[in-house]
Amino acid sequence: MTDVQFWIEHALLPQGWARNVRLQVCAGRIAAITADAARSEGDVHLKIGVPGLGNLHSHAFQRGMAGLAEIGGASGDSFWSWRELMYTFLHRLDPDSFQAIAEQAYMEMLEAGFTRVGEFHYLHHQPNGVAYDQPAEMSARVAAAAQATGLGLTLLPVFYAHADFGGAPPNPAQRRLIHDVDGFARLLDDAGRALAPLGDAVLGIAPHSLRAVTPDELTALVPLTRGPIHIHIAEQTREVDACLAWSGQRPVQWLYAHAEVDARWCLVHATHVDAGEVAAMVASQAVVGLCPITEANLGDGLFPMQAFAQAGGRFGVGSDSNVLIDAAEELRLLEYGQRLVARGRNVLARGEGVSSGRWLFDGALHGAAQALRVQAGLAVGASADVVELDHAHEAMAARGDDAWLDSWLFAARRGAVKAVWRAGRQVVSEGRHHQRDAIAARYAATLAKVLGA
Ligand code: NGQ
Ligand code: ZN
Repeated sequence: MTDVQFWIEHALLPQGWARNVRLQVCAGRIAAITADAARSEGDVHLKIGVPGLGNLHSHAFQRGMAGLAEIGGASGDSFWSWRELMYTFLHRLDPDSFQAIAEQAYMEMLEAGFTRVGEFHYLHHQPNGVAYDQPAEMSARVAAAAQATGLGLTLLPVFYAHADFGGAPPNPAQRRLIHDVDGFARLLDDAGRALAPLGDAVLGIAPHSLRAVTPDELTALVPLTRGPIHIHIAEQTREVDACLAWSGQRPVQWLYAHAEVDARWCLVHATHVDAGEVAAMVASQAVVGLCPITEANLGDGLFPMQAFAQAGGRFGVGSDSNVLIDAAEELRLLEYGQRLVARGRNVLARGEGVSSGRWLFDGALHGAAQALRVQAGLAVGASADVVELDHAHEAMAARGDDAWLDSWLFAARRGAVKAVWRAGRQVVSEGRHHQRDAIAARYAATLAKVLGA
């Protein structure tokens, strides 16, 4: 882990923008912060430095099918038919191809300004459904991809056991995903060991959804971790209807009635929620994990973000299906979805003079850090995850402070992220990951094999 000193002309600190900031980094973590400091010899000099953003929800392997599910069908294309294609793709992957795709996805995340990912990882077994000789083989491949690219990792091994509400048996396309609770507990132990070499990885759990987990299983899973707990919930109206038919309750309503949901939880999507569910989520201090690009791509619907934000709800963003990996675009689309519905502008940032870019960035920074169980921002004790915005990018011309964030999120094409340091180590320069050529070549060769087969 790296020791380094940064001198940042304009740094976004927890209390706001500061000038001429020296960040001292010890073993990858921020050891001291001094504003209005003089520059010294050997300092790494940045013009605009902001904290790296957490990406709280990813299925890395799905990057490999990005753009291949955009063809209409006679029966009407839906989330559920996309899922069939996704399962078909998943069945072609072996540990090497899985890792090569994950490395490509993680490299792109770093280039976009994400410095840690919450990997919601469920591809556990061989294509015939039998565990690998090392049951945590695929978890170890996620860890290897994080290590190869330098991305911070919060691994969320997924428990999956059923095809639908009421404990329906899994269908054959889901056989690579399946565990019983005891087998999952063993996987979790092994996965924890696989994370050790990363130094600052975090381990949590992810009951996949209320479709995939019975009430008894959910009750048995929660005590298996003291880390974060992530779950997909209420993403599609069909899922809400099926939950109502099964239990008489809506998914989020059911969850709050049957589990102690607190600040360790991340509710991914939570798209279809009523006012009572919004109030329960806010009161619990759980993070809602919004994935605006994927939710648009899959036709999920729009989360009632305005009501949730006004009540002080906590949120972060995730790249989920990785159909497009772009931190700025996730936040832009989150805001734009709400503007289109509200027929207004700057609908989330509250208060006279509050910048939308700053509001979105700060909110997503803190929510993702909470959901990924790390300290947020450029603060003493936090990982030295620093993103340099390109002062010379046209979109940044004649601007400063929050207007840089607004211009990055709303007005810049590619190239606004100039450089990225993760745990004090530089991994992106001039917008390119240091291993870009090798990783991209391996990715292309891998896909040619996987899709050509
Ligand atoms: C997933 N993805 O696990 O990859 C899911 C689809 C499901 C999203 N929900 C599968 N975006 O929910 O059953
Ligand atoms: Zn997901």
